[in-house]
Amino acid sequence: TAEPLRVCVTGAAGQIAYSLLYQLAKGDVFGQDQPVILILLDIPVMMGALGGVAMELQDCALPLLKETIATDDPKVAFKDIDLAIMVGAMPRREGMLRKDLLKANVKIFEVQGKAIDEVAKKDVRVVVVGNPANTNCLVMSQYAKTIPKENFSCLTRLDQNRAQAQIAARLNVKNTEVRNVIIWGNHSSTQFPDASHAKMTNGDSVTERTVQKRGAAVIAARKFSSAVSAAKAICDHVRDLWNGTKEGEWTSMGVISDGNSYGVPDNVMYSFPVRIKNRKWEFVNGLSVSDFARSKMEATANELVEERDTAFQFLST
Ligand code: NAX
Repeated sequence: TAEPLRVCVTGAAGQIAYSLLYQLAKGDVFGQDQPVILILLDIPVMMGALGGVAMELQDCALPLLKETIATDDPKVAFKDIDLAIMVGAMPRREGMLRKDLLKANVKIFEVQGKAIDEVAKKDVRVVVVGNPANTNCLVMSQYAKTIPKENFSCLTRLDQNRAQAQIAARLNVKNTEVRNVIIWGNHSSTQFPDASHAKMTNGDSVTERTVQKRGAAVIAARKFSSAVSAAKAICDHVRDLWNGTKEGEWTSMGVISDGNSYGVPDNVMYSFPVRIKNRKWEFVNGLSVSDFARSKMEATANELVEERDTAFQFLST
């Protein structure tokens, strides 16, 4: 049998991780022949709760879960890992300014970037979920100097899945009949959901507002933010990263920009359509962009540049 994959999930005592860990452990992502070791990282005050999560994983008696390690030390958590799923982040408290939230989070991702650089496998893949996801991902990649920036990506798959499901509902077709919806830019309200290249039976497009405001709608209804759908989207993202995208299909993820693609400035983690093979992504180039789309893609790029520049003011060099 295969060597176990070492997978670290941060924010492991939180609500997204509660759904995510089970799906990773039971073979939904890496397949039924791939054993896993799960390493759970959270902060010291959460160690009690995290112990409970570890107990529950054990109680599932899963054949593929070889070991569960719970820790509050990033250097223990990232030791020799193949994959890190960075869900943990400082949540926005009432009255907190965006700038203060950014400041708290970039510090966390600076520390974690340095730690992963020191102890993880050099070909580790890192998926950032905790918000502001794109900028946290950029900061982390910046501090993990010996790990290629291409190994980092951030989650916009939940937005893509939301768009896909809404188009399918409108057209009254199965979710799986809608393909190649794109999310451009930031995982924030400036993101641009783009159905103009989607494959579907008729040409109806999704209203962007419904996707951009969907997170807020879930909070209003459930009183908690998206968790099952977020965990499922993380699994979709990681599965595509590990197994590749299907022939003729692509997916959206936040990846490092090269300054040569779709007018997006260099050095931001921007959500693009990508094809994946052998755990490496490449841009889907050459898609037509309308004037309307262009202006939306620029607006979300501008926001990311501003977020990056604010973040870097808070960081040591
Ligand atoms: P929870 O508040 O339930 O869980 C977060 C967990 O992270 C907590 O257990 C907390 O103690 C832990 N944590 C905080 N700082 C940490 C650190 N330095 N190291 C390790 N763990 C740390 O939040 P949850 O609902 O699980 O959401 C987690 C994050 O995902 C949030 O930042 C949220 O905004 C973000 N999301 C991002 C999405 C995306 O598409 N990119 C969608 C879903 C979600 O909203």
